[in-house]
Amino acid sequence: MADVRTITDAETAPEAPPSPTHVTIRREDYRPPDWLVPEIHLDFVLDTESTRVRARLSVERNGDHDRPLRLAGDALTPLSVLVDGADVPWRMEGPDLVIDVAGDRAAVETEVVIHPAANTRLMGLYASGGMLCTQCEAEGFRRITFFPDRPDVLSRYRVRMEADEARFPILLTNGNPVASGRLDGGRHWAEWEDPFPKPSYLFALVAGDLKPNRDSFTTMSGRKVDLAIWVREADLPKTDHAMESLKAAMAWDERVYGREYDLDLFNIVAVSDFNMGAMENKGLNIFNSAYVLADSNTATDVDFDNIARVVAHEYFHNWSGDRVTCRDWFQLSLKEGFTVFRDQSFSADMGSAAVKRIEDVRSLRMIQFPEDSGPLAHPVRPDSYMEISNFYTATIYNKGAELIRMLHTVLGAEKFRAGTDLYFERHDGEAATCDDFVKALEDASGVDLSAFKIWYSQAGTPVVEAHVDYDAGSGTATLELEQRVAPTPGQPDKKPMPIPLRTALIGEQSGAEIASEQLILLDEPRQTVRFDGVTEAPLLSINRGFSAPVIVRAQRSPHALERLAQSDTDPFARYEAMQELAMGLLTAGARGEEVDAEPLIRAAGNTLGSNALDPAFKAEAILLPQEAVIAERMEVVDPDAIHRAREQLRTAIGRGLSAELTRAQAATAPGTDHSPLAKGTRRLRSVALNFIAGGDAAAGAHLAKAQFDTADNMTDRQGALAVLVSLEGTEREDALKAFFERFSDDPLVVDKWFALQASAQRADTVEQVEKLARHPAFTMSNPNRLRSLAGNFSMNHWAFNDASGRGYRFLADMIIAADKLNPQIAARLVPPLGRWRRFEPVRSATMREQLERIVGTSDLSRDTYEQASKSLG
Ligand code: 0A1
Ligand code: ZN
Repeated sequence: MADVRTITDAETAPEAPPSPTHVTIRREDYRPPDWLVPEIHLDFVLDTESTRVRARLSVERNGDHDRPLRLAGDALTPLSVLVDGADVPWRMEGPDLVIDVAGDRAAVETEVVIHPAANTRLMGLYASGGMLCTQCEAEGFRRITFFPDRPDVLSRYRVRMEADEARFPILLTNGNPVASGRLDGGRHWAEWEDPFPKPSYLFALVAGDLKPNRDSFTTMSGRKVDLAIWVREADLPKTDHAMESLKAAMAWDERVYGREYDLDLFNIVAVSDFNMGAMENKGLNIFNSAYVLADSNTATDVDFDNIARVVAHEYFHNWSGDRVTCRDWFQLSLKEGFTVFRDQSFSADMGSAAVKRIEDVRSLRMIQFPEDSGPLAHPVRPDSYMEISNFYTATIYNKGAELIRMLHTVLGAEKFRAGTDLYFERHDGEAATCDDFVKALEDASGVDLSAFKIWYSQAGTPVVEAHVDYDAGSGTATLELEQRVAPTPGQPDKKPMPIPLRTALIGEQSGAEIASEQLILLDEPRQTVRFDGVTEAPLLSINRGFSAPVIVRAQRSPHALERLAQSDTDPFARYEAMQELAMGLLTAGARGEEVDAEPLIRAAGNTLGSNALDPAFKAEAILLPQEAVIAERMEVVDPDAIHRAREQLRTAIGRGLSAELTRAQAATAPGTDHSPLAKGTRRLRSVALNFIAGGDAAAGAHLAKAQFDTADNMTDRQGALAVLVSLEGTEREDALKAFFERFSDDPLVVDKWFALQASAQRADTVEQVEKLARHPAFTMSNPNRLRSLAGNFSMNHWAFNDASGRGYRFLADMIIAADKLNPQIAARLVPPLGRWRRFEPVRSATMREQLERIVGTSDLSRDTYEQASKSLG
């Protein structure tokens, strides 16, 4: 690298103006990049306070134009700019560096100094627990160096890192190490090369005092890959599950998608300050420590499952994301929807597929459906954004995965696989679009999928009305189907969508499948399907396996639902019948109607008593729909009435099935056993405990305290505490105190302590949460801690929507304060306030007031401004 000016020249360099705000970026404005950067050399002189970054870009004009070279920056000040070794004129346009380059090729060198310790946004290069690490997706690379920071500019990277050896003994970046050495003054350096061209958002660097858990994996073609999970030394014993998950994911991707890993090295690093779950940087995945560290004493079964899921997700991105990346950020679901579908399938194969499907649908309904029916609704492939960080949503990820799942359902496993093979082959090393993906599936399968593309462009959850008429005389059943999609922001008129519905008929008497399952494609506003040879009164089993992400309204009687809950041949449909049965009672109860809980109690009793069902399924099936999900069904949401209705039903089940529940609660499994059966036993245990406490608070408190005290694992302990926090009495206080004292040194467990109290079903939860925000262990600068308190509280439907409006004010205070430190995290807390249209006038007005207060805050980030202003509508 040519000589450049020194750091002390900073004073003489022009000041970088602030970033532009509130500009809308549109998909239709996409234009290929003016300049390409086939190669980049980066040279870091690393330190916590100040890090010097020199970059040498080989740039190439792309196409016939005379536009200048524009390099994106974010809060960067150029200390030196050289083109082919010479000083040239350059200018700052907003945060960007603009250079008129005369020829078609040049070597452009820049130098900047950045300040990792002061980087509270955790985007770009930042400090966490004494180490240095990066986060570049989506637009963090421009906070490290000037660069055309967009996913369709792919470059080969060579990176040199230099640092103090005692404080930063480990230096990692993407690809493979090629050279290293020692320098005077206790410093050392390492140089790495990544052979695979990649977009800047996949760049990563880590420097710190880390220790590896090492292992290896031999790929299907016999290549040995060195694996390492890097953590603080004290955390090493908690990395085995992540390592096992990684190896399982590598084997699964070979077996199911024919995808082999491509570098000699695969590194994972755990950091405690991280905005999201994890990041798929090529060859160097960086993880939120919550998705790496686990042992049975500090992590729940859900944590264990999440680690396996996220490790697999990031690993799978090596193909669906890294080898084939996105052309622009509107195509985000190309990599995310597909990769979520891949990780869901992986988790299904590792445990119970039925339970996994139920869990995924539960979270889709809890998070994505409200998004799709609210002011922030957007298509899986959005048309515009202000801040792309706001689009890492349940719609892009989870509805995107449902879209891919529908394509898989329609094509069948074999043709789908032929399609993905073609996609990977055709677009390897490229930046592709969602259309490219569908085209590859079409070309490989010969099936026209064009009608399905509307799922990428049209927002909103379709509602399907379904009704069966039976004519015993002719033995025919007629299924009437009708679909509609409610308007969403910017899309007032909706078109019909292709909805694949796996459907069967179950005999009311026999409980057998009297019309075997078929795949009905509902693609008209209305459709009729006839079933012949129907020999007894049929019950409708529709959207089996949740084959389409839609809301089905099939007017089925409690009796029919009870029967289906017992005998439907599809496990998901059985679960669904239980949920529908409960939902009918809950919505009626919330409207103040008298309800008869007997059919549900009988169905839950049958489920609990079944020898054919595993405990994990039983737990899912008897769980009542969450209050937020019930709210989705109400014309005007009355949180108190919903809460009351749900509590009444919980009490009725707790009392009606006390013997069965007590038996389920008494069943234990050794804490270190993570088999599906052991996990299911524990899950059912805590679900049962919750019902028992609903039926008899004193007995529940007693049992919960005993479960808490004798627990040999975090699942039982947390399950007990989750029940205790909602009760009164000394058991609650004693358990909370004991939990905190025992685990105060473990930040991930302290997060649970905050989360449990923020989720408590109590009249004073708002006050408790306000108090917890002043607890010495609370900090806003750690995203996990902020989410554990404010995030969980905002999802606690009854407490957050407290009639006083205190919950709304608390959340707005948190958002405004967090925005100054970390806009991305602040903005992610906004959506619950956007539900104001659904509530009665007083709550509605308070929510609006709080959104207005947020929008009116001076120096608000683009992130939070976009979410709050769109939420106001
Ligand atoms: N691509 C990652 C998610 C991710 C996105 C943005 C981030 O910036 C803070 C971090 C991670 C994934 O899907 O796992
Ligand atoms: Zn992802």
